[in-house]
Amino acid sequence: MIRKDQAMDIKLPFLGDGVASATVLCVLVAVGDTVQKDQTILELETDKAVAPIPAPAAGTVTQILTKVGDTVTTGTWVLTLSGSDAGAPAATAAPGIERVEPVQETSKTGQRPLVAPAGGFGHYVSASGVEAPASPTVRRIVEQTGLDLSRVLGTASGGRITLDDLRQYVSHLQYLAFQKPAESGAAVSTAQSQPAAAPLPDFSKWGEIEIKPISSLRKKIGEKMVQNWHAVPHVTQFGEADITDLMALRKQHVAAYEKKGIKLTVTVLILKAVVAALKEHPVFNASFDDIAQSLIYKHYIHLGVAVDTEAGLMVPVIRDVDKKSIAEISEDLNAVAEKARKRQISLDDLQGGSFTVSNLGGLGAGPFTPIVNTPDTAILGLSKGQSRAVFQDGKVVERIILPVSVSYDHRVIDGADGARFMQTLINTLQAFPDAWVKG
Ligand code: CAO
Repeated sequence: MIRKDQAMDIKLPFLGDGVASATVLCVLVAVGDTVQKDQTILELETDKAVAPIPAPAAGTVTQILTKVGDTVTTGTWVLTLSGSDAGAPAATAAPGIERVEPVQETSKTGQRPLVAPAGGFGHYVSASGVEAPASPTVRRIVEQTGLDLSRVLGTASGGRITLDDLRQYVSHLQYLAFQKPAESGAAVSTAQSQPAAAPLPDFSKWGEIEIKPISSLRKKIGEKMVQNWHAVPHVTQFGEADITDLMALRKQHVAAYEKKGIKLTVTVLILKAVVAALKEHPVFNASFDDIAQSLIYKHYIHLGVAVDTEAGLMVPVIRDVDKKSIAEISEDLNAVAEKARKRQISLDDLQGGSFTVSNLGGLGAGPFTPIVNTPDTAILGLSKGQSRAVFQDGKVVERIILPVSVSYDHRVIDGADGARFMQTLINTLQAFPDAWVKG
């Protein structure tokens, strides 16, 4: 709560691992509004999720420093509340937002902490041709250090650049310089290595056209795909599993599960088999740290599952799948898929996956090459399992065949590892233990 005589500057906290920025989707308050603690004041669209931002305290909105469409980062000052409650100190913060200086991280050099970028950055554009207003002290520092004043956005009246604006600008540069590649480096190097997009021809010369802007979620998906595609040397290996017996097992148990309100889909059974393969081949559940040149093996299995939503692809995470029964995995999958489709998924639900599964089989898809979802080292693609005539023991028999594909980071996984992983997965699917379904 804020004391009556105090104002609270609301700044965004750490947005999450690998989430470098977010887009303001909705500003749900106006100047003069009274808000309650935990009331949603903003909605941010981050990497694949819409994250509601709650008010850390009750108060009256006196300033709003952001608008729909703004790109914000950890530390961005978004609004100011003045006190309407008495008592507790202003620094009391709710989860998700806090009144503190921008979040600090330790730099790789172990020297100074890195200060995440705060608000107020931009490019000063002079309409009159006159330089940005700034005090003599600011001008002297800029002259001595060779900084470009036109890149600093002044926050004082008339856009005047204060010493604090300059300090924040330098922190921002430092932060960008020392960020981990997952946060900015890969994106930067991708941007550098990518040729600028060529201007498109005027398609309307050849017929009627319609131009629709893409959503910020679509933009984020695109950025992440480009980053993944450029950062990882991909190999995709294809295989086929005979799931005839697995489908029979499913049929045998589907009604019993249904009675418990659980939909026993093939995806859930496959997730269980994936766990067995990951346990036997832990590099597929690891992350490669390119900077430290090391592999991070995780002693947990959190599976990201690609979910097709109206807004686009989302990858919510089911935690500790190795410790869960099929019924529990099914409940979790349904819960996160539904939340993703209703866009009620939290950032937390989208983070911390250690391996990803993308099942396009329910949509009738044939074999495809999934893109590794960094920082994972591998991803499994599932296509449609269907009946096929198979030559077996000198006879042609009808079997249900599931095409599977595994894409992996060839820097740390060799083709032979890929073949072994695929074989374990296929063997598990083909000799699926009854006990797993009964249990
Ligand atoms: N082969 C054959 N049948 C399959 C199958 C497969 N690979 N995968 C699912 N099915 C079946 C299911 O068993 C279910 O059968 P019934 O109707 O007989 O019960 C039916 O298809 C529909 O399944 P579902 O999609 O409702 O549920 P699910 O648990 O199998 O899948 C989920 C959940 C979230 C994976 C899925 O709904 C989805 O969103 N898939 C798309 C993923 C995607 O977009 N990937 C691309 C990422 S890259 O752009």
